[in-house]
Amino acid sequence: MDGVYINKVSEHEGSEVKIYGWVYNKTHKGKLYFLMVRDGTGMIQSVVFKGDVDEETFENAEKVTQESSVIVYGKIKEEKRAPGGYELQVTKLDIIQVAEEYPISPKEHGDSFLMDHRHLWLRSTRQHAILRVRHEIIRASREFFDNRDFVLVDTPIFTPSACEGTTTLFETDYFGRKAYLTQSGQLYAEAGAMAFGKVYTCSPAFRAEKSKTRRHLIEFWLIEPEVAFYDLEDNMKLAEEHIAYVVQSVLENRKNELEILERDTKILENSTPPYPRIHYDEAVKMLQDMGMDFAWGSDFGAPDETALTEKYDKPFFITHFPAEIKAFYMKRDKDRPECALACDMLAPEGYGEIIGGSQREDDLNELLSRIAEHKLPQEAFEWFLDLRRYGTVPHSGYGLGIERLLAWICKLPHVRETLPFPRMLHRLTP
Ligand code: NSS
Repeated sequence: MDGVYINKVSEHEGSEVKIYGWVYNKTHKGKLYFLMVRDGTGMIQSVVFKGDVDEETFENAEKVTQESSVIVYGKIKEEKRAPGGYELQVTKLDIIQVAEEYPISPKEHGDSFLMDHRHLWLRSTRQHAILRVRHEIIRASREFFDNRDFVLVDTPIFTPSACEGTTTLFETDYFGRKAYLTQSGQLYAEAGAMAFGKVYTCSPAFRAEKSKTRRHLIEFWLIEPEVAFYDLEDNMKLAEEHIAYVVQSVLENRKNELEILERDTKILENSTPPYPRIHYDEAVKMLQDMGMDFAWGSDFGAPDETALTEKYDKPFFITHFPAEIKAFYMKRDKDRPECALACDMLAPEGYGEIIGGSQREDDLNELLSRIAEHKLPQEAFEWFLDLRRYGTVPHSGYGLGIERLLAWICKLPHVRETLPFPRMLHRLTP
C-alpha cells in the first residue's frame, strides 16, 4: 500500500490508506487517542480507539510525543467537525521515532526564542501559510513574465562592482581579488535586455545594511524585469500589472493561507490598476501639509513612507525623486534635470516601498559623468558602458523585493517571517 498525502485524502474516502507524517499534537480521552498528524501537505485527525486496534498500536499511541515521526494506517471518513473535513480511523500505528521533548509548544514563545528555533518553527501552521504565499508570489511572477515572452536571465552573485552604492557592499576574497556579493542583478539584466529585449531575474541580493527595522534584511530576494525601448511610464504600467497579477493569484490560489493568517482581503481585492502616480514634489507637499518636518531633497524614512501610505487604499508610485539621492544609472528628467526618472512603488497600510525602478541613463557621456560624480571606479564598469557604445536604446526596469511584498500581502508585522532562514543584522543562525 503506497502512502497517501493528506491533501488528497478526499479522493480516498471510505478506503484504507497509509499516511507518513509527524504528530502535531495529541489528546487523550479514556479509550481514545486523537492524534493530529501532519505531513507537510495538511493535517488529519487520526482517531485511535482501543477496541479497533491491537495492543501494540494502542501502546504506540500512548508513547508518541509531539513531532514524533509515524506511519498511520486506517480508513478515511468524512467528518465535518474535524479540521480539513476528514478523519482517519486508525487501524495501525507504527513509530519511526519517538521525538525528544519538543522545544516549541502551543504556548506563546518570544520572537528571539522562535528565531533560534527557526529550523523547527517552520513546522507550524502559520509559517506554512506564509511560506506558501511566498511560493505563490514567485510562481505567479514568473508566470506573468513567461506569459509575456520575457527571458529569464540568471545574474551572478559574485560581482566586481557596486550597483546600489558602495556603503552596503559585502566584500569577499576572490582568489586574491576583491569581489562583492551582488546588491542587485540590474546591470546584468540591462545587458540581457540589449540581447533579448525583455528579461527578468529572480535572485538573492545582499546588502550590509546596519538598519534594524521591520523591513530590512541582509539577504533578500529580488525579481527584476528589464525592458528595451520602455520609458518610465511603460515601466510603471508593467509594475502595476505585475503586482495586480500576483495579488490576484494569491487571492485565488492561497485563500486558505490568507484565512489562517486572518488577513482581511478587502484592500488586496481593491489593488487593481491603475495605481496613483505621485510626483516627489507632491509627496513632499503632502508630508509638509501633515505637519511633518520634511525638506525637498531628502529621502523618505520609514515614518514618512508610513504617513504617505495612510492616504491610499492600494499601492501607489512616487516618481521623479531628486537625482542626488538616487543611484548613478538613473536617467534625468530633461525638463527638471535635478530629478531622476525614478519610480518607487509603495504598499498601503503602512508598508511602504516594495519596488524601486527607473528609466536608465542610455547616453554614454551622461553615464560617464554620473560614474565620476558618484566616485565609482570606471574600469569596473567598462563592460556596462559598452552597452551604451553598441546600440544604446532607451530602457527601463525595476526590482521587486519579494519579502516586502509578502509582508504586505500577509500583513506581517516584520520581515523576519518572510524567508525560511532570514539573515538579519544580528542573526546568522540557524
Ligand atoms: O535598491 S532598490 O530600491 N533598487 C534596486 O536594487 C534596483 N537595482 C532595482 C532595479 O531597478 N532593477 O531595491 C529594490 C527593492 C526595494 O524596493 C525593496 O523592496 C527591496 O528591493 N529591498 C530590500 N528588501 C529587504 N531588505 C533590504 N535590505 C532591502 N533593500 C531593498
